[in-house]
Amino acid sequence: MVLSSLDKMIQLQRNTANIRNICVLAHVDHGKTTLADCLISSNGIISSRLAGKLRYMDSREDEQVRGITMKSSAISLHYRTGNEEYLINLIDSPGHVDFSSEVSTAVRICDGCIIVVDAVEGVCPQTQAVLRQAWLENIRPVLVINKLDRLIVELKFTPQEAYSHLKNILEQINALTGTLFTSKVLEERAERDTDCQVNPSSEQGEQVYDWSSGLENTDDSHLYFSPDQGNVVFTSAIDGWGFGIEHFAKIYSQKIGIKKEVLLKTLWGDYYINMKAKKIMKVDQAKGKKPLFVQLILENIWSLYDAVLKKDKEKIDKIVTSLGLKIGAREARHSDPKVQINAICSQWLPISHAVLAMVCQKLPSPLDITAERVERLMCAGSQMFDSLPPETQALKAAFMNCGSEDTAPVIIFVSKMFAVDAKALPQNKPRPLTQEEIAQRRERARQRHAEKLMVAAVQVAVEPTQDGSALETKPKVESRGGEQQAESMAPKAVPEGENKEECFIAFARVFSGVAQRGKKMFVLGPKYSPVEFLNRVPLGFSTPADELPPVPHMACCALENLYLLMGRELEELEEVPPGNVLGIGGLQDFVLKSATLCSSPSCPPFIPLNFEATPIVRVAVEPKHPSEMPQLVKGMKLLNQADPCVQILIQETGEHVLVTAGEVHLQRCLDDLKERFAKIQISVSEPIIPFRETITKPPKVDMVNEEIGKQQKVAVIHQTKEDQSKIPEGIQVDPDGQITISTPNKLATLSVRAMPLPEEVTQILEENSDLIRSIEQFTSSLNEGRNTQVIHQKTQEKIWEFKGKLEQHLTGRKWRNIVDQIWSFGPRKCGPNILVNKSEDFQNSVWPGPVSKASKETTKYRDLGNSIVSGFQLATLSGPMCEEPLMGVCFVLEKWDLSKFDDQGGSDKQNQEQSILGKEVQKAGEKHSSGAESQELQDGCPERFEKHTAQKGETSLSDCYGPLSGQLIATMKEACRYALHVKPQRLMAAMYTCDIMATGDVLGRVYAVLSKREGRVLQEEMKEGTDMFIIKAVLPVAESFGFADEIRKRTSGLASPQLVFSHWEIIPSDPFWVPTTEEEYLHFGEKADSENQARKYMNAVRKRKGLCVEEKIVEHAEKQRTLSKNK
Ligand SMILES: Nc1nc2c(ncn2[C@@H]2O[C@H](COP(=O)(O)OP(=O)(O)OP(=O)(O)O)[C@@H](O)[C@H]2O)c(=O)[nH]1
Ligand SMILES: [Mg+2]
Repeated sequence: MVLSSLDKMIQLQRNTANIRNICVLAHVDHGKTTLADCLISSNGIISSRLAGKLRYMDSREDEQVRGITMKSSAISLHYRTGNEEYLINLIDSPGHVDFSSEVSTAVRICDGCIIVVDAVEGVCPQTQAVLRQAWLENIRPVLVINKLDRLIVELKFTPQEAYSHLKNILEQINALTGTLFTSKVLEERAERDTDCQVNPSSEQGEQVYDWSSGLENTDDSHLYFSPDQGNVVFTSAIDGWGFGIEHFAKIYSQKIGIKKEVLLKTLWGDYYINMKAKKIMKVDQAKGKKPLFVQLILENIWSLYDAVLKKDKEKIDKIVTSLGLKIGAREARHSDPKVQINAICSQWLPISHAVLAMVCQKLPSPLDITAERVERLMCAGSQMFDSLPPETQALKAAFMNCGSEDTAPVIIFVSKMFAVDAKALPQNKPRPLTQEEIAQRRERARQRHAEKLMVAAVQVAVEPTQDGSALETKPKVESRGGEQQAESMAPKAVPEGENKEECFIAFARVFSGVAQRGKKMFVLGPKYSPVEFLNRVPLGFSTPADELPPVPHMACCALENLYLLMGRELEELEEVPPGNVLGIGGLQDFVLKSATLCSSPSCPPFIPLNFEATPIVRVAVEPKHPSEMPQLVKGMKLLNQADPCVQILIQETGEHVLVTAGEVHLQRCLDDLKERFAKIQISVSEPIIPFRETITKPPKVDMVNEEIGKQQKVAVIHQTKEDQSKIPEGIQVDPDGQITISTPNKLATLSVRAMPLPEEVTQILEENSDLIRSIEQFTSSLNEGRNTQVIHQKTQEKIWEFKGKLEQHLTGRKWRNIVDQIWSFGPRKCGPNILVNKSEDFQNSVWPGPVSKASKETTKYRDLGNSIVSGFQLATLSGPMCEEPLMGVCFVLEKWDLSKFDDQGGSDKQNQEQSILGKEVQKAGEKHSSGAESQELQDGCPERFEKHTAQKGETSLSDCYGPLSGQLIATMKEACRYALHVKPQRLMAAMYTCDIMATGDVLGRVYAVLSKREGRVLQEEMKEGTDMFIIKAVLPVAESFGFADEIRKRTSGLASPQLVFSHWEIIPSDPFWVPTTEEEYLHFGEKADSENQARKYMNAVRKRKGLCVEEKIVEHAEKQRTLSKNK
């Protein structure tokens, strides 16, 4: 056991080749923190007896109470093997889905990871998720199969059964790796192929598609987990033991006299040993031979457990002596067998050695960073490495060198900000004095004492007590007084007034250069572009200086404090060499959640972190006492900074809203807000559940499954139905749902129709929202005549591919040519709804292509067209049912009649000009146009504007409605809403996928809870070799609150679900449905709202938003009373 000093750590930090930055990843409760405890105890930071019980990395109180990790935190460990010394920067991460964003922050700053799998539960949903994250981040994994003791004690497997079970787990996880690998190879191959097509010089003859060739040629053996590759260890973290087969290969090669290399290849797998011949052969099942792994390894462990559990003292002693171990008397006598097992096994097969040796051998050092990873980190969005400026491309070498020389640029990535109590900072903490300091102080005290004695001797009057106290207290007081040389050690005064009780530390890694205290750095936001900097700032600037002209998304700051992260503790450092994980203080005003820091401005910001979970659970919060609002606002800001994934919003209604990843995350955020950041009492609203609005095809059968149209309509037709479909006068509705509506001044008329998009199309739109955004940006800049952006070839290809996919799914007469006529996507110009322009007067589409000729006519239509698009954007942002965004709707603008507007002649033309005046002025500012008109606009626009206004009041009555562009926006929005009204409207609910693992006996109860909450089981599978079932279900987010708790309670904690947002699903029931036929009337009664889930949801949202709700509270009161009496 080594308790390493800070000096040792500093020394180790300099040897980059022997640094390993690793994180521990797994499904929830598979034993990450327990494993971390074991590794930490090997450094003497915690006692080995407490390892597994303390869960040292879970430093928050709620983590300890709930027993789950909620944040990722780092600790630096020292490991020595042979002559080599290593520095392991270990990051423990949470396994609960709600905190998967914390996993993302961890993997970004690591080079490798330990994937932990519970030997009983095997591969679970989060195991898949974390493995995918590791792949996406390009970091190398090793595998720890943990909780082997459960196979012995709980499942009571024989060694042979355990071996088959372990083999099975390995197969599962390798199958997963295989899928990830194949998809990656295919993707790369596809990219290479497009490169070939782009490059005309490539050989024409090799254009034949062969999907398998890429796979066959690529060597993937090193990717898979296999004990003989040395990247798998078997452990029981709770009992403190673990082994890789190398350990046994070494022992048995000496014992049996078979070469270690041979044993390494055969200890895992179906091989057996012929002891007499000293030969290893393939297992012959018929003869009942056991594999080597069972015979030489598992059986020994099993017999040890057996002896201890049966308290067979004699056998225990025998084993202990044969292994040459020494067990303390206390442990040997202990009545708890677990203590004995731990004492024996942790000596025999120390887990920390097994795991850390594997980490050092198999995981890369910071020097081994691959070119592929560097390029990926540097290319955010749809950027390509080749298209970066040469100065930026040159930085790749710095990443790869990871050098510490003075010339190396300093590049640091901050993956999250975490809050610590200011009192816990090393500079604010009293710390033990070093020997030197004690000597200095003693010397000073002695001098003072001597002076005092002299004074006392002069004054004669001696006070005996003062002498003694002066010796102890005075020097301390003096030193705190702030003598020059003591400044760096004395605690810094915490500025008062500000909320300085919480300090933010950046969780970061140095990728290149040496991070020095006080060094000035550029802080680059995610939208920063080095190109812009290089354009604006003259060459020759290489170090951050305050006089630089302002560049968007960039700031300058100094590295105030540097820390070594030691779990719950921080140690102050003067500098941090490249390749290390570190904490940085003093960045809270510069970095919100994550950022790139660099000493060179040509560095691009790192690609944003890849978050798996979508924040979906929202609540509104307010202070209990309204006067405490400022504290709440401040607290929410701090919370936002301290959590990588929480979002805070202030809605138009003035509500302060928290958006979190799930219930557990929400609870943690609220606790933090109450206890740390705002320190006030707050009231929390019911969760705000998001919905989407859509339309569907008219149903073929009614609610009693009768074909529609065949039934007699009942005489009593419900009032509400009528009300809902009521369309005001002046709006024309065609039988096929086309709405024709005029602007208030009657000069323009629009005809709009709404159609439901096929499900696949909505999905494609959702998946490609980023691409859609760039298409829209590009097209609008093109239309406005600013052709500043150049679409990269690859992006262009992606756009055509996307368009092709849409065409593939939008077939049939109804959709003919529709894809070409797409004008916009909405809401926010990237949503899953489409606006199609079928108007013959003006053709415009969103697809990049040659700009249509800019005749005067088209310019007019184009400018007014912007209003139409805005109207569409507004309509899709909030639908008519409950003002929630729309999804999967296609609006077709069939006609667009401006003839009356044209007839109005001069004044209205001017009117129109005027409406776009603002825009033109803006444009003229941006681009100096040579036209005389724009000249005039620039020079005298205010006067002209006044003149027009005066004219307007006199000439035209229609002008009292305001500019036509504004009217068009409102009219288009109305038209879209009515077009929806005449179609069958539906609500869409957000759905979670839910994975539950449960034993057979509680399965019924799980199903009961699921069906009560409108859940739907998709799949049920039995886990091989266990009595566990894995249930995959979907569940509406609206019904999920308290679901996890209910499941846990109903199954006495045997099953716990993992909920992840998956998709939007149409709620089949019509929220406006009322009985119209006799059968329906008989079946559902007049009110018929008891079972209408959609209506319930809709009304709840409307109530929350303060919209009117048509709901009769008590109807037929006397009838209800009779009913209950009859019961
Ligand atoms: N039987 C057995 N139990 C273990 C072992 N390792 C951990 N556990 C138990 O498993 C539970 C979860 O352990 P943790 O270490 O907190 O798991 P974790 O992976 O850190 O969990 P999260 O951080 O919440 O994802 C605890 O009750 C541990 O005591 C093991 O080797 N054997
Ligand atoms: Mg944990």
